[in-house]
Amino acid sequence: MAIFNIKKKEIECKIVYYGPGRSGKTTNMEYLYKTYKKQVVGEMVSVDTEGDRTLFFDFLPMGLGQIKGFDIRVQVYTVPGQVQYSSTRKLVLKGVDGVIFVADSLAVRREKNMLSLKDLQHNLKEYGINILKIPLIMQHNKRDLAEQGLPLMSIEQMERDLNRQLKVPSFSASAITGDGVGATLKECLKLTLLSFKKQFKSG
Ligand SMILES: Nc1nc2c(ncn2[C@@H]2O[C@H](COP(=O)(O)OP(=O)(O)OP(=O)(O)O)[C@@H](O)[C@H]2O)c(=O)[nH]1
Ligand SMILES: [Mg+2]
Repeated sequence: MAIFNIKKKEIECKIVYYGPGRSGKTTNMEYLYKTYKKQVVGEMVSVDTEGDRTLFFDFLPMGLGQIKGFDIRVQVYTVPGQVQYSSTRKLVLKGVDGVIFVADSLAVRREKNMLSLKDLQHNLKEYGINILKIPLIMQHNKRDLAEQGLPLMSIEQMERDLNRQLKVPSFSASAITGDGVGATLKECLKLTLLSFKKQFKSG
């Protein structure tokens, strides 16, 4: 849940990168860390890794400017994508305000993407959150691999698999080149802040 600190004029929110193992969640965060130096307000912390596999989570604190005089502070997390870490993923999702689902464009990862999205839906439900209601962005990652002649799914195929019912904004990206990485985060933040506004109005 977002924290509104009226005294300090701060809004703090939590955005989580979710998706199957090796889809590029940590690489997205590494790109943010090295590219948006002005917005990064601390160190990127990777808690427990084995090689490039996340075993617990990655964390990056960011400050994303001001809205109506309030400083927007964002805590960005990635989950461990490997199937067996579902309970850790649930833990990392606690208090989430916005989700970026990083899907792997490699054709061989099709099933893994769909299973991970189901897992997200399930873990959100455990916190009483409907996947159709939470600010959610779809990122079709690793588009750069097409140039290496690797078999990728078409965007249409990925949208059919993952976004037919959700109908959330989606971005093509390469976490390696950085293409679409900033745009994905910006859109997620936009939806997240918009949803706070709506909650305020209805509350
Ligand atoms: N070519 C290419 N490789 C990528 C891209 N994103 C990630 N990778 C590579 O894919 C591998 C896995 O990336 P990670 O960012 O560690 O994946 P992850 O989603 O954090 O994986 P887990 O921590 O196991 O959940 C690494 O070797 C990355 O360099 C991309 O957009 N293009
Ligand atoms: Mg990782």
